[in-house]
Amino acid sequence: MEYFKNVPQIKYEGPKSNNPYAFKFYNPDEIIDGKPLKEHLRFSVAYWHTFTANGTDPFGAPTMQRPWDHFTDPMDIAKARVEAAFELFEKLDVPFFCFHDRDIAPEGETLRETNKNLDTIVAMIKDYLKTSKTKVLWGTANLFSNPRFVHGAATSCNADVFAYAAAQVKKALEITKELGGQNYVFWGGREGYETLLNTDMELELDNLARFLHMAVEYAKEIGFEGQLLIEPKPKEPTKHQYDFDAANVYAFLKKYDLDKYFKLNIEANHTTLAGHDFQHELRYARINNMLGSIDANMGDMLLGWDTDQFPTDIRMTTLAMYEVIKMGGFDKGGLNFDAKVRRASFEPEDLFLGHIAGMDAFAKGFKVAYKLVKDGVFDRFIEERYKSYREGIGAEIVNGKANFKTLEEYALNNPKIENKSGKQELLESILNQYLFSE
Ligand code: XUL
Ligand code: CO
Repeated sequence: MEYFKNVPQIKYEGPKSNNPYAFKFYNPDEIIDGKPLKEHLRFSVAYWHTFTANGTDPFGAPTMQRPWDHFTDPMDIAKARVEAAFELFEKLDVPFFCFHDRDIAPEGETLRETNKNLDTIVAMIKDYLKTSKTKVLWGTANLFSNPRFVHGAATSCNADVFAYAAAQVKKALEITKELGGQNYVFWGGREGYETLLNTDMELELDNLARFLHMAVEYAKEIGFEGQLLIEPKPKEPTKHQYDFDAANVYAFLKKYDLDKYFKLNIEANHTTLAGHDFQHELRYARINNMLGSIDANMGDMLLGWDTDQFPTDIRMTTLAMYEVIKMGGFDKGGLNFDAKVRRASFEPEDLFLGHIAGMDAFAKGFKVAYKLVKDGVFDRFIEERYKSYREGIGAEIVNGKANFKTLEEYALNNPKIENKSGKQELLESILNQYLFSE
């Protein structure tokens, strides 16, 4: 059965096209730096937003019209979603998708029954994967929707919940491996607290580390070779989430000797919620060799929550791809559209239009960023700006030859300090030149 009858195969038609069902900037086979664009960008569809989101918000009922709406049995809905998913993947020609265990199959009465439901759907997906060009970028476990996670999962005050979460991640690692997932993500939506008045922060953090060590051990035991990723987010749904931002997660991983096993999955909207630029978090992760993958979306600067919009801001996508190119490109990671169409964009076709918008924005961003890197635009400024560290006293500081006494002597005999302009306005206008002339 065809689920999205009104949507044709999406092809590249170029920037002059008026066809809403065509790419304007994303030409998947265009070779840049010896590699097709699709391999640079590694786009992924998020199963949850695309196939399970229904448009509910805290004030209103579902709005989405979906081609599986006529089914009532949760397993029939799950199966129809898989069929529809592979149709959408093929029509978009998208190389990857990501899923939570609970997106693909409904929970049963017991954990055993839930796992049985999962096995049925995983077998069905595995069958599709035999012939589909679309593969799994990452899998994850939903440890936040069910009320049992009210106090957290690995950081719950209730050890029975810790055990349940462990069983769930064990199974999620197994199915991610079975489906050939290239990464596995930990996002701790309920791993945090509402008030310190009832919280043993030290035990909760120790337990989170214990949980992650067990996951590392089990992944090794079953031969899962994918990359393990932690996705920082400062808040929402929890008031304070322990994986607050990249620097916070890095410090946590270092403290508990976990840094060699994990990288970060940086999500645009989470970075702004943490009070950072998207580029700041990508830069911080990159310079610490921790940048694994990206959840590609966009927030609304006037709202204080995670709006998960499709990314359409080319300045943002350019600066993000700048960091990815500087890192040497993705290894196992990619650009996962952790993005949902707006509640009022309720027609099934909007799912395609959202992805086309995002794919075009990142393709354009990639091309501009590639040119910026190739031309060494910012590198030359930065090199010049820090040149005092390549000679004289600066070189001594960098080489470890200076100390407070030698520096005092230098300062005492150096009566005139000269600073130079940082040229921010010039650099911003050069960036605009690249954005609008490329
Ligand atoms: C929530 C979020 C999640 C993770 C996976 O803000 O980003 O969807 O990406 O659990
Ligand atoms: Co995300």
